[in-house]
Amino acid sequence: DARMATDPIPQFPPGFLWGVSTSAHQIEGAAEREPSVWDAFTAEPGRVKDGSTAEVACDHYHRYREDVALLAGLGVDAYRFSVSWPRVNTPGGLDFYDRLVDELCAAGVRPVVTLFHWDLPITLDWLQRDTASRFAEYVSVVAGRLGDRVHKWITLNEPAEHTLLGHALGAHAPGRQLMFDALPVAHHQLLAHGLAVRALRAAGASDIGIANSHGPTWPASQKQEDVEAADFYDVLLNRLFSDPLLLGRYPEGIGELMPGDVHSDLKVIAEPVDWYGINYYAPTRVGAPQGAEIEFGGLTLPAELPFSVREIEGHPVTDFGWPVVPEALTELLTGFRARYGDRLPPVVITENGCSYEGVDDQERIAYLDGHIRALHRALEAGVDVRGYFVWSLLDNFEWAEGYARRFGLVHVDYKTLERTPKASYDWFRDLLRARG
Ligand code: GBH
Repeated sequence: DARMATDPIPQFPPGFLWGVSTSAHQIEGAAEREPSVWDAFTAEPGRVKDGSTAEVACDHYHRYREDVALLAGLGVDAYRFSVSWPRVNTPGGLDFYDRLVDELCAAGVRPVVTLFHWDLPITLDWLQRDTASRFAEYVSVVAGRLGDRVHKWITLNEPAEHTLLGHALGAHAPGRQLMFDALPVAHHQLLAHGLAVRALRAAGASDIGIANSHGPTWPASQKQEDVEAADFYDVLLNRLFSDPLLLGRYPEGIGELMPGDVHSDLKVIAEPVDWYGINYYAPTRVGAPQGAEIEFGGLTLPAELPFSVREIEGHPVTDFGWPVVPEALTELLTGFRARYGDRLPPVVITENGCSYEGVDDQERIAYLDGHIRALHRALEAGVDVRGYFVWSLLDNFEWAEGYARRFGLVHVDYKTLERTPKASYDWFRDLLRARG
C-alpha cells in the first residue's frame, strides 16, 4: 500500500548485521575442479528445466573483484557465500577463497561462510554415516586456512531441502526418490553439523550457526484430518531440523526411523550453536491427502504422500508462484520463540528474497520492504534477531529451474556476464545508508 512505500523503515538495534547471500555452485562457474553431485545431476537430460548447467554460471570465480565492488557499493556489513567442498578437494582450490576473503576484508565487508550448500563431492553420499566425519575433516581444513578472517560460520544450508528435494523426491541432486527412506540423509547431515561445530571450535573458530529453511505451515481447514496432515508436514520440514538442534531430541515418532545410535548422536547434534540462521521465503498451506499428484512450487508431489499442499489465496505470488506473505515471517519468529524459549539463541535471517523478471523490480522492493518490517515486528515482540541477509546478490543458477528464475539485486546477462544493479539494489543501498 501507499504507506509502505513512503514510511521510513523502522530503526534496527545498533550492530544489526545487514547482508546478502549467494552459494558457490550457483555463481562460481570455473568447473575445472573435482565434480559435485550437482555436476552429475545437471548432465542428465531433463533434470534441469532449461537444460542449462552451472559450468559458467555468473563466472564469479573470475569476476569476484567486480562482485566485491558491488557489495561495497551496496554498503552491506556482511556477505554470505559458500565454500565448495569439491573445489577444496582440488589442489589449490582453497586459494580462491583466501583471495575472496582478503578482497572482502579490504572492502570492509565481513565474510560469513557456509561450509555446505548442496554441492557434495561426487565420491560422497549422505546415506553413508561416514560422510559426516569426512565433512568435519574438510571443515577443519577450511577453518585452518580462513579462520583468522571469517566473521561467522554456517555449517549447512537447508538440510531439510537437500533431504526432501535431493533424496526423497529426486527434483535436486543427487536425484534419488527414496521418499521416507531418505530420513537417514537428514540424520547424517545433522550429525555432520554437530561434528563440524566441534571441529570449528577445536580450530579456534567462534560465532557458529546453521542456515535452516523454515516457514509456517497453515492447515487447509480446522478439520482434524487437515490439522493432522499440516502438523505432519511441519514435523518433516521444520521441527525435524530445529528440535534436535535446540532441544536435543527428534519430534515424536521420528527418532525410531533414524539409523545408528540416535541417542548418543543427539548429544553431538545438540552441541550449542552461537546463533540460529533461518532462510524464509513463504508459508505453506497443507491439508489431508487428495489422492492425486500435486504441482507445487515447480515440483510434482506424488499422490501417496500423507499430506497435500494447497494454494494460498488472497496474496500476490512471485514469478516462481510462491506467495508473498510478510506477516508469516513475524509469525514464524514469534512461534520459534514460543516453542524454544531461552533455548533459542540469537536468530539471523540468512536468506529472504524472491524471483521476478526485470531490472526495474518494484515487486522485489515491495517484497523486501514488507519482510523487513515484519522482521522488525518480531523484534518488538521480543525475538532476538541480529541480522538479515537478502537472497541474492546476483541472479544465478536456480538449481533445477536453471537460469529462468532471477533472485538477484543485480541482474546478470548470461551471454555477456555483464552485471546491472536493479532498482532493488539502489533501494537496499539507500536503506543501509539511512540507518544512523
Ligand atoms: C533456498 O532454498 C536455497 O538455499 C537457495 O540456494 C535458493 O537459490 C533459494 O532458496 C531460492 O530458491 O510454498 O510454493 O511458496 C529455498 C527452498 C523451497 C523455499 C520451496 C520455499 C516454498 C515454495 N525453498 N519453498 S511455495
